[in-house]
Amino acid sequence: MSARFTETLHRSYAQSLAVENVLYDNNSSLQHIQVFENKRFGRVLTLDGVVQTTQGDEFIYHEMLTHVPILAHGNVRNVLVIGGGDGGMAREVLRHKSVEKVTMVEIDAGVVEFSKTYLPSLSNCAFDDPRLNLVIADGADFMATSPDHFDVIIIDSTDPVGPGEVLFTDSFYGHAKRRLAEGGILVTQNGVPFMQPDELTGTMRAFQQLFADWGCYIASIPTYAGGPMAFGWGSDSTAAKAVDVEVLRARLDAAGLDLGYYTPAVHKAAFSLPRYIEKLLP
Ligand code: AG3
Repeated sequence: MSARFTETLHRSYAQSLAVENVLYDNNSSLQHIQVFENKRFGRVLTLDGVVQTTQGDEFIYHEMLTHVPILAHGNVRNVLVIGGGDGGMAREVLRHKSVEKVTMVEIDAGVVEFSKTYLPSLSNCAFDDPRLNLVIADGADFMATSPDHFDVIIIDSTDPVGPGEVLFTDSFYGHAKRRLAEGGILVTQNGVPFMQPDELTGTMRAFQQLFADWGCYIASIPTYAGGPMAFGWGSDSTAAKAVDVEVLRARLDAAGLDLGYYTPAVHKAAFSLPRYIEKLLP
């Protein structure tokens, strides 16, 4: 049998991917980084044994964490990405010509460097865009101390184990809220609710305390196995989530984006939650 990678994220369930070819297998100062080739998904990036992104399905995740808040807001200039060292999130944000500045705070310089070499299609030259300000720092410290305000803040985290754990705490969310400009929106990677129900409940409890408008939306990403993934949504403006589909269509047309997953109808539908997910919300 050919070599396989078996993910070590969940106790009762694991996905396994055939490994055609290992391109990178090393420890950075913070985590174990692997990149391998799989016939169905292309290059696969794993951190500490957990799939972070694949060439094949990354578009779903990155489009839904960028275009949903950006097009809902309608006038986004200044964006903060926490994590996202592979550059996929920055790439997708920078496709909006209206965006003047993206600050990306990644804790692990190792991830940025090897992604440029082994996963160039992820960042697609985003690291060379003069609008990108790359900061290698702890996202939680940055959030607590930055004086800036952002129209959209995207938390592109790992799962809440290891270096990513602080990005799921109430105090981190509190600091993030203070970094939002008026009408700003915070979106978060919140795990696969069927597999990680407590993660969503925890974040939603915090958001309920913090935001006038809070909730989550969903998308199915094949390598985040176990059903749809949830994305947290927090804002003090209720207008953004209520925006209607025609307005989204006009904004998408004006932005001139050719996308693989996002459509205005998908955007609106993503906020309709299956009952088992709704029940996880406070
Ligand atoms: N962030 C990875 C989330 C991994 C979640 N996995 C899971 N719950 N099955 C993605 C980094 C890509 N920019």
